[in-house]
Amino acid sequence: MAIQLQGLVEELGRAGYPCVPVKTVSELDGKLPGTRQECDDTAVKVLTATRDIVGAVIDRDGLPIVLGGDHSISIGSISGALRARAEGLAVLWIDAHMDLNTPSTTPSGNMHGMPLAVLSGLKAGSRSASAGATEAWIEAVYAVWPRLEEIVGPRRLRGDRLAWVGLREVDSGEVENLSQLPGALAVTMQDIDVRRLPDLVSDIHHWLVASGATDLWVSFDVDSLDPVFAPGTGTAVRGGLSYREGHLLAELLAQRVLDPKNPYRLIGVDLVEVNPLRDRENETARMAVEWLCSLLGKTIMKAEA
Ligand SMILES: [Mn+2]
Repeated sequence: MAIQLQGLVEELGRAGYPCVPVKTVSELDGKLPGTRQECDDTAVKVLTATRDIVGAVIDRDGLPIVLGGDHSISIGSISGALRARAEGLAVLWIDAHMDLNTPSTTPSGNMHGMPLAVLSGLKAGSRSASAGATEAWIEAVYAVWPRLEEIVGPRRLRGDRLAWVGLREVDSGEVENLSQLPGALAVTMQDIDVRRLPDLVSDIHHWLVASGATDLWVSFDVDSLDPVFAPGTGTAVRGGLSYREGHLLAELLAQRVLDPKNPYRLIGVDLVEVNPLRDRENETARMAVEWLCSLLGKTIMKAEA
């Protein structure tokens, strides 16, 4: 809602993308959950609905834009894209975190740290004590994991079709999990410092072409940006993308995906982890809207349609 209040629908319309708001989470499941069990039940319902809506929008040649909220929403959105475009789907995960934990590696027990693990078919693993999570929390994670696997279904994301940009807080278990995904491409903040974004986006492009990708899902976590520019998020980490780097990344990606000769196109976008309760004068929600407009082709010198 915070993102929509910053004029998302109006700005997309001005950029040439007439936009139909589909559903809010409370419309998908009216009740506010209390216990972990209720939260997980709500999550499973909302993720299943998100998967089906995203699949239907892609089938109608629409461009689904999924707003969050918790990054676990991508379990639903990308499952929908996998159902519609499994053969050629690639995912670009722009985030400070890998979100590649399984129940056996998660330090927190939070579902928002696991979407890429379940989407790429990693196994839950055997039960072990986790430093940061309580026993009950870990038990809940093992209980919900098979339900998440069921949402994703038999089609899984390929390792050589998965890239990250902006990483700076990665758990050791996630590094181990990454070794199960040969061909995946992880671009850290250090890579960005040393090699700069134009070269790195060019690398990502050639990697996508080499993998035979035809469709690109972009999952943008606002915590990829430095908390100076995006304070309104749950797990802020210092040392992120600047405001201009964030936009440059979107603009460089737009140059590729909007080129009709490009072999892969943009199939959908997540815009997630905006937390208005932590925001400062809605600047993070505003940034999310501006970022999406850049990804969809808004440039400094282009006249409005
Ligand atoms: Mn994330």
